[in-house]
Amino acid sequence: MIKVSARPFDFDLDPSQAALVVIDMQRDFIEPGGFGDTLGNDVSRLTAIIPTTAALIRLFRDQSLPIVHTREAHRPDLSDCPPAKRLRGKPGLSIGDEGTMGRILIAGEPGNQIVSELAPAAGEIVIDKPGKGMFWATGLHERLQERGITQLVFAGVTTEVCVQTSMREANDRGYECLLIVDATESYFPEFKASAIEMIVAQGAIVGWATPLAKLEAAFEQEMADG
Ligand code: C5J
Repeated sequence: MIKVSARPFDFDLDPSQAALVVIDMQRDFIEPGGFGDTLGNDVSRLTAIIPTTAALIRLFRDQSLPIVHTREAHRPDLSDCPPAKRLRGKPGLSIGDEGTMGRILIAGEPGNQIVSELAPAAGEIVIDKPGKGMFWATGLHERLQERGITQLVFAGVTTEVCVQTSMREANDRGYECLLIVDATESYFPEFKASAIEMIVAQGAIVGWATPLAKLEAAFEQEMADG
C-alpha cells in the first residue's frame, strides 16, 4: 500500500488494484480551432495540462499499471445520441455537425482523436463513450472487474462535466477515486474549483484530490522503502 498525501485525507493506493483513467483529452475539446474553441472557450486552459497529464501517464507506464483512455464519441448515424443531448449547445453547432476538424464528437473524425502528446499505447484500454460518464453503455466496469481493479486515478477534461460524472459513476460502483488536480481542467476556473470541493467534501464523498507531485513523491518513497 502506498500512502498518498491528498485531500481530504491520505489516500491508500494499492498499485496491484489501481488503474489510471484519462478522460476525453480529444483534439476537439483541447486544440485551437476545434469544437471547444469555436464555442468561444479559452482552450489554452486545457492545453496547459497536457505536460502534467503526459507525466502522469509516464508514471503509470513506468510502473506497468493499467491505463484507460476515454473519448466522447457517437456513431456516425447518431443512433446513440438522444435529442436530449444532441439539441444542447450553442445554436447552429450540434453533435454530428461538420466542424473544423470533421463531424463534432463522431467516432473516427480527426477532432475526435486524443491529442498526439497523450496518444494511447498498445495494450491500453480505449473507450468510446456516448455519455458524460465512462460507464454508460461502454462495458468498462466488466473490463476493470476482470483485472481486479478497485481504485481509479483520474485525469482529463472537463473537471465538472465528464471527469466528475465518471468519478461519481465509479464511486457508485465501488471504486475508490483519486483526482489529480493539475491533470484536469475546465474552461471555467470556478467550475473546476467547485467540482474539486464537491468531490472531497464530507470526508471524500466522491473521492480524493491531490497534485501530481504528491503522487510521484509517494511512488518514490515506496521505491526508497523497497
Ligand atoms: C463536455 C467533457 N464538456 N468531456 N465533455 O461536454 O467534459
